[in-house]
Order: sequence, then structure tokens, then C-alpha cells
Amino acid sequence: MKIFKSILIVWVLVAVGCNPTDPNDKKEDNINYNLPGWDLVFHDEFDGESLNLNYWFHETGGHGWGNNEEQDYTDRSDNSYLEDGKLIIEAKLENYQGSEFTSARINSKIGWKYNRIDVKAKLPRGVGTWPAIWMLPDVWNYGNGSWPDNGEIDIMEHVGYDPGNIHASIHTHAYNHKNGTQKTGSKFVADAMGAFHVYSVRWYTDRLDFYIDEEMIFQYDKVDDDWQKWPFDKEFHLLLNLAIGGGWGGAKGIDKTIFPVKFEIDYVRVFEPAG
Ligand SMILES: [Ca+2]
Repeated sequence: MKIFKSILIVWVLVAVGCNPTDPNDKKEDNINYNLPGWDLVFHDEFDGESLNLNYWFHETGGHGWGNNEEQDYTDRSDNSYLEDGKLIIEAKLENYQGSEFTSARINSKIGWKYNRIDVKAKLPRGVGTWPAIWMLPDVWNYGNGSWPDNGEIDIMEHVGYDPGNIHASIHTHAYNHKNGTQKTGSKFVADAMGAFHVYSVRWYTDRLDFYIDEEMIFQYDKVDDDWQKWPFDKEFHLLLNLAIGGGWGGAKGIDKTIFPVKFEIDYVRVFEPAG
């Protein structure tokens, strides 16, 4: 009984002494967030025990997601979990709800605009994989009320049959992949599947700049106020997903020997211009 009381007291002290609201901040003291010209407004270092559902939610289902993708996205811990300070999105070969593969697609609950987003990630390897770090609008008020009229910002896309070629793109009513007119920049990153790199967008009122490890790989300029070319004047939220197959990712088939495969995200950090 005495031991029990001591443990209870220690537990109470620990509980009172810690701020329990954000377990993801426990390694914060070791990180240098100072970036000239930018103020940190949101970050998730993925250091907790499980994904912080105050920040993120899963989209689930296996309907192809507009790209004839072959995975079923689930919210199970089999397909997304935190490990060693990283968010792991793991695609598996398994029969599930009529699909042959499972994976995960995670959205931020928070939207931003005119900001900088840095995502440090290591990509999966293998033919048929299609990981993405990208953004969609919170409000769909232009044109058709849907895609592509309301815009898409692709910070990083990679397809496994073309290893190392990283793409950053925008889609709008005027420029999109349905008619082959999307605007894209690319860079070859030989070890994108073996090492972590920082994929970044810096979104200004008059342009979007895309970076890999501080090197700009693509710039898209606003030429006028026409929403058909520049719907990027409202808040967008972040998506992190690993598709399997699909119109682009599956163009050279799917190598079923690669599974399970992991898309690893070390952190997401969002900044606003300083001052
Ligand atoms: Ca981390």
C-alpha cells in the first residue's frame, strides 16, 4: 500500500509538472527553428506515441481517388503510425475491402496561405509507388466548385518506376494534368529513397517557389488576378499520402515483391513571413 501511494504521488507530480497538451513537443529544445525571415507558426515533429488527431485526419476508402489508384486508404495503425520520431505511411500487399493493397492518406486539419511549408521525408522504393506531399484548398468556391478550378499545389511527387526524379507542380483551371498543361519543375535526387530531404514550398502573394534542400526547382508566377490561373489566394491544407498504382504511379505496373514499403516523414514545419 505504501509503495502504491508513492507511485501515485509520483504519477500526480509528473502529471501536474508536464503540459499534457502536446506530446509531440518533447524534443523541441534540441531543434533550431531559426530561419531568417520566417516565423514558425505550426510544426509536428512526430515524436509522440501516436498521430496527433488535433492536427491531422485520415481519408479512407478504395475508390481510386480520381486517378484509378489501386490501394484502399485506411486509418489503421497497420498503414500509418509514429516510430522513432517519424510518421510512417506503410503500403501493404493484402486483400482488404476488395482492394489488393492498403496504404494511408493523411490531411492537416489546419489550412494556411502565403506561407512556407517544409516537409522532411524519405521516399519509398519500387515500381508502382506514388508518394506525394501536396495541398488542396479548404474552400471550393471557384468555377466548377471542384478540381482543378480551385487549384492544387504539389510540393513533392515521385513515381517509383522513375526513381529519383522529384516533381513539383501546380494545377489550375487553365493549367492541369487532364489536358496536359500543368506547370511542373523537376530535379533528380539520386538518394531520395535512401535519405531524408527537405521538400518545401514558399507561397507569396505573387508566386509559388518550390525547393528541395534549399535549392529552388520550380517557380510559378501570378500574372494577373484571373482565378483560372491563380486560385492560390485562399487557405490550403496539407496532404501526405502513398498511392499504389494509378494513372501515373502505375503506368509501368506494380512490382508486388516490394511490399511492405514505407514513406517516412520526419517533420512538417509551417512558417509565415517574419514581422
Ligand atoms: Ca521527427
